[in-house]
Amino acid sequence: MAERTFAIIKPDAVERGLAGEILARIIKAGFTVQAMRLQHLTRREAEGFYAVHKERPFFGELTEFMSSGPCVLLALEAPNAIQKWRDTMGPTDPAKAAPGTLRRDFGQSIGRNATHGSDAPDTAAFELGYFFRGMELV
Ligand code: FUP
Repeated sequence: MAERTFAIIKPDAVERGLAGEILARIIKAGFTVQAMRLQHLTRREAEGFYAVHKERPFFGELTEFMSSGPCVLLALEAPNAIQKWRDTMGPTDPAKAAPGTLRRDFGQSIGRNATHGSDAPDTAAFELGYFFRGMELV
């Protein structure tokens, strides 16, 4: 059964001209792009998105980076989309990611790691709803 997940092509990847290549990988991997938008997040919008991390030491750096330039926001659909997208990205730290994963191939550091993906059904629901209106997700 098809599932939806929320993905971001982060400012580091957009700035380096990698959005097209990452989108091509997304399509090749078998995802359907259900909604997509280029958006430069405000600091406050980034803080709201990452609110679960607000007590973590990297919160300031993370939200500053995520609001430093435009992102590509995506709703992706596929069977088992949440896990499939996590596997396509690889782990948070590009240095620990396998060759062929997006974070290994395009990430530069644990912070500047090219892409985001929801990690569970409840976070996917929150994140999709944070950025997309119901009408965009029918
Ligand atoms: P992930 O779900 O793989 O995006 O990873 P986390 O939810 O653990 O972290 C969210 C974001 O915080 C990461 F994408 C990058 C950033 N981060 C750091 O900058 N430093 C860390 O030590 C951990 C995460």
